[in-house]
Amino acid sequence: MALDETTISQLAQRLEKARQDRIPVPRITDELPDLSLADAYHVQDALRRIQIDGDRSPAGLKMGFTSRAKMAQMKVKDPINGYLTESGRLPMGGTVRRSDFIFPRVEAEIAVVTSRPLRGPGCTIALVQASIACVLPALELIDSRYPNYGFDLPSVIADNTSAAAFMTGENGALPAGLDLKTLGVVILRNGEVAATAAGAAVLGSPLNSIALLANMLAKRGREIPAGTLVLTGGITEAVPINPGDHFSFDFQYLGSIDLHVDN
Ligand code: OOG
Ligand code: MG
Repeated sequence: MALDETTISQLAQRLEKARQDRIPVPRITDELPDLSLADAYHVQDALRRIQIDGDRSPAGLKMGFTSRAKMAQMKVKDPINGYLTESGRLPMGGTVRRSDFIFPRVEAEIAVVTSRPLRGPGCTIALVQASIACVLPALELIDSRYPNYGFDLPSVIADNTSAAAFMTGENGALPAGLDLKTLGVVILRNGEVAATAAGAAVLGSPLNSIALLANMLAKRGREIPAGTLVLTGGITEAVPINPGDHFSFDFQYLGSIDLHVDN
């Protein structure tokens, strides 16, 4: 049964309070085991409205669970989408405080800025390819507002796909005709390799993630507007962060982005 507006808004308020207070709240599906994916996206929309009416302006869109590594790590098997806010944007080489989050983890992502609107259904890799303004190296810092980072698909969709912060690097010069499938990425934590992968880990190609996003949004009557920053999803599994950590995300051709972690 579809949820009423009051319940949707209460669930969103609860998640926003959890984020602000950094105190996890029970998984929504503990209380509402039949929460549908459609209603989970309604809760995410309500959360977005609360945050945008507050101090958080929109910064782009994100896909999640687009790589096998992420799906296996979180025991889910379907891609999801959420939104980014400007208040979560980290400057290149910036520092985050561990204490600003609940269970922070970082993941390497390939990001794209679109040059034209992308609309499903039927959006294809070829259409995405023709609609890219630039490709950027990125990291996403994810955090769950649920106890012990435990969730299922509807709960994590409602919680804006664990979005917390992100960083993008500079627009690197990619060799003409480069296929993003073969773009290599290495995550170094305190100088040691923590994870490695290539673009193909993301649904065969990060461009496929964007096509899927357009097709998923079409089901809700939406599109990816021109000029949208899209994070295509973690390429490797997410890595927990601890005070004192120094991360370097090294992208073939695109350069490195660094993150420091404070107390
Ligand atoms: C959900 C967010 C997934 C990604 O890149 O796969 C995501 C989570 O793992 O908490 O952002
Ligand atoms: Mg992500």
